Amino acid sequence: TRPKPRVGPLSFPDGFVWGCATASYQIEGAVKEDGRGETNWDVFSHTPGCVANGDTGDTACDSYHRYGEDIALLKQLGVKAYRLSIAWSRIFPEGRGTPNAKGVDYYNRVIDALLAAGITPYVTTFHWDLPQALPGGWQSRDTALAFADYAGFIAGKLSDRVTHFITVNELRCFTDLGHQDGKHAPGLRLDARSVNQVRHHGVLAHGLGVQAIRAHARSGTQIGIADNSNFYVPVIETPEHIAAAKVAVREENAMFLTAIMEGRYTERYLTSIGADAPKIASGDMAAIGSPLDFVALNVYAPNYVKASASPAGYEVLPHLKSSPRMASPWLYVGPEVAYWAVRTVSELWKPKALYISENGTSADDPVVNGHVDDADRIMYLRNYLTEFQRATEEGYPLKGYFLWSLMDNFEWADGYTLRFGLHHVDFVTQKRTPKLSAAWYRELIRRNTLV
Ligand code: PNW
Repeated sequence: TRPKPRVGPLSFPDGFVWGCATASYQIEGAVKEDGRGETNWDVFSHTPGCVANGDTGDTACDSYHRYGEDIALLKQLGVKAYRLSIAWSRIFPEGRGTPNAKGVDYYNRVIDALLAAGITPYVTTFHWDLPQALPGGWQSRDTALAFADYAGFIAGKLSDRVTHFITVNELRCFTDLGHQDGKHAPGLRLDARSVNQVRHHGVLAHGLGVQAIRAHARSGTQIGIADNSNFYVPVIETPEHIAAAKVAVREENAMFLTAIMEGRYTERYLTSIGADAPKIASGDMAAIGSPLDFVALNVYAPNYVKASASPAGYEVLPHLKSSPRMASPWLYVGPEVAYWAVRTVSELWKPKALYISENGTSADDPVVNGHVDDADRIMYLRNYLTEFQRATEEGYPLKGYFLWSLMDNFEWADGYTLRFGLHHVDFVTQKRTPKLSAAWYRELIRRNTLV
């Protein structure tokens, strides 16, 4: 069945949740304040050669002190929701043990200020800043157990006011980028078996986290995950290529989202890793497959796929030298991925609700006479949002969209060299300046229609 041709204004459903996203280590700074414990990213960013320019998150956007100002920016945008993450090591400086009341107080203040501004907090319990004191980090199964204890604790503290919890952010990034490619903390290049074990601990942490949050939160609390699965666009929109894209989403994410949605690893994945399979304890897969209230997707670069006669049934097409990109080398532009991410995940697993937990772009942001006219970012957002709108129009259960990011911040291994914000941050003075894209986003939210 072909979708109806689109005519008229590109409107979003009533009540669509418009938001912005950030993460603790990328914005907070204040890394030694109020009893915060050291994290893997503190160690990594202070290791020479790991982050561009030797940049660190020591100060970042200083949001630990300036959160009131940042919430005022959210209010000016007119967003209904804000996705923030909690720094585990502010709550448990050693990763486990005695909670640090000052850390809890900080997030209480932020959440109360958001609610007072009429903004709904969506809380991510892990966005990559892992307490350094946990022996072995994600190579150790105990880290997954410690995560669940912490997530349950924080749900107990916050769920009187926080209705939406996201367990972990982007499994592939904190497992593979950190332990296989060495590009993120802890900067390791492990063998395949060890990487598969780290991946297993990642999905296990998520699953045990869901159970712990469920056990400690008020009833009715919505629990989900934010994952940047590899998403696939059928290179031609015909039934055979569409089918190939669905198989590709399922198999290429077999160790992550597929395991979570199905509570098992696919046969093809287990066959492909053979003797490098992780140790799986009894009960792990059931925990990993714990039912979710929503699935949230971080959607950036596209992958194109075509049907093929190979045993897999699909072939992933390589990016080409001519493929358009934004400022981050990995950020290929392919707006159709926005539609296909929502559609393929919906058709494969029928989630009750979907959110886009991140979408946005790095871009050159020249400051001219105090203005940042970021036409590239507006172009990118308009194109991706046109495709998300198509998904809502066709009835897929997309409930909201969080733009990455509220403001320029510590962009991991790229330090402060790449900017993703709707607000420009001067990292010397900490002055925030709305870019033209902020005005564009405000207008979209006001009309609930693409402009
Ligand atoms: C996401 N890739 O990271 C993260 O969730 C954010 O913290 C980050 O700032 C944002 O996207 C922009 O990078 C990604 O290589 C990092 O495909 C790398 C990739 C994707 C997402």
